[in-house]
Amino acid sequence: MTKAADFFARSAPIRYAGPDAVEPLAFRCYDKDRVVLGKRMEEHLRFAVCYWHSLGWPGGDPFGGETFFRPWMHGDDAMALARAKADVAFELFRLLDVPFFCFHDRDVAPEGDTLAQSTANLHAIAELFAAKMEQAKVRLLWGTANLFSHPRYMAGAATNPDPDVFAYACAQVKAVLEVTHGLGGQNYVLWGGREGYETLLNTDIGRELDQLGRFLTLVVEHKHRIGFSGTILIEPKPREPTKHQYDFDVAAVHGFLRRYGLEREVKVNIEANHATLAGHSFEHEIALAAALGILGSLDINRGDPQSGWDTDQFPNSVPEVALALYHVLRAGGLGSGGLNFDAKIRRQSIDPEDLLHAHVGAMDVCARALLAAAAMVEDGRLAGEVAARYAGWESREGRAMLGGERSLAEIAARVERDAIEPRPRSGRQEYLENLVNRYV
Ligand code: XLS
Ligand code: NI
Ligand code: NI
Repeated sequence: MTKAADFFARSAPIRYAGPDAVEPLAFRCYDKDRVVLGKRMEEHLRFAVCYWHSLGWPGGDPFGGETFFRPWMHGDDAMALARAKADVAFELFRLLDVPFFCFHDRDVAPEGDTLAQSTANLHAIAELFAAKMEQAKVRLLWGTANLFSHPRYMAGAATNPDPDVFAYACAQVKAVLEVTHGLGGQNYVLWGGREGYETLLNTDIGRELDQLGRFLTLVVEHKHRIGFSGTILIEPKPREPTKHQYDFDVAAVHGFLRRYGLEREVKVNIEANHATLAGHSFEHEIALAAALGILGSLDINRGDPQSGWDTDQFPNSVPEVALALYHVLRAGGLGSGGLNFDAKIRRQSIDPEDLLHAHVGAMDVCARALLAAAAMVEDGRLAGEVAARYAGWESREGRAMLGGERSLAEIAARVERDAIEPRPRSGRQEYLENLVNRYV
């Protein structure tokens, strides 16, 4: 296999060159040290490269196989290939100058014949990562366990009818959580792709939810036992691969967390394309999570408006990302979270350089969106309009009703006594849409 340094056919990291840059591979807006609302762009955006799509995906689709033929995907020695892949991964991080990356256990190290062997493989690669991270100053945004690819998980991991599969998933998550902790990971993600069902004819929903609740509780307990201070995140998605998934959307996850007493322990990792699959906008999911106190991190990508599945494309719409980031800023930022590019290049994008164009373009889109969102926050008119719309609730009676100091009968008596007749007011949607368009 060729040396990692040769894969991308360039060695200079991609630099900020301003809006008039002529070279195709340059940042035109993302200037990591530029201060926006008191913080550097890099600290606001906390970009992460995702290992599975950028290094692990061979370019297949349901109608045809591999198109990329990456050198680290072919050979007999699986561990040697994993090391070669890691070399290219860190070369990609260096060229993009990103602060973070994310991985599943099985993206970075091959599965062995036994769980012990798989875990040993993972530890060997983690050691390599630790050395590379030290040198490159790249950090781990989150780690996660792949509990969906292997046939043992075809009927779910925690929600499997077979308790041995539940146990196996526990063992796998324990290993990845500990590796994530060892690498200084800032979060740990659980995406339940197969935690759902294909047909109700063979499924006991109540029992499966209890299994999932128990599983999550065990993970949270272990996090505290090992002293992992990162955030545990659930990533909602309504369907795909299963027909129905229990972590459908932010609202469903919040209800689930409340039911199992985990709402102070677990937050959400919201993915744009999962929000749209659930029939929501990305900003809806972000604003709701913020309102419920469980906003954790973002998987930043986009779907295709004409395809009803998870196409996982790189984000390219400034207005859409600006509204998402506006709600992130309003919520006070993402804390330990960040923007993970859970996005893949298209099947025909077979040149290594396509990976660079994808990330550079998306980082610039996010940077432009950040500037627009920051301007919206600074201007304050949008928030002012919302505050004015609810101002009546600041009145004495408004507060008393909301504070539980009035019974239904008392409220009714006041309406009759004062002959209250509410006056309809405009929602001013078009004015607000025009206001937003001034910034994007
Ligand atoms: C798949 C999910 C997955 C998670 C991590 O749709 O987005 O990639 O982010 O398991
Ligand atoms: Ni996805
Ligand atoms: Ni994701």
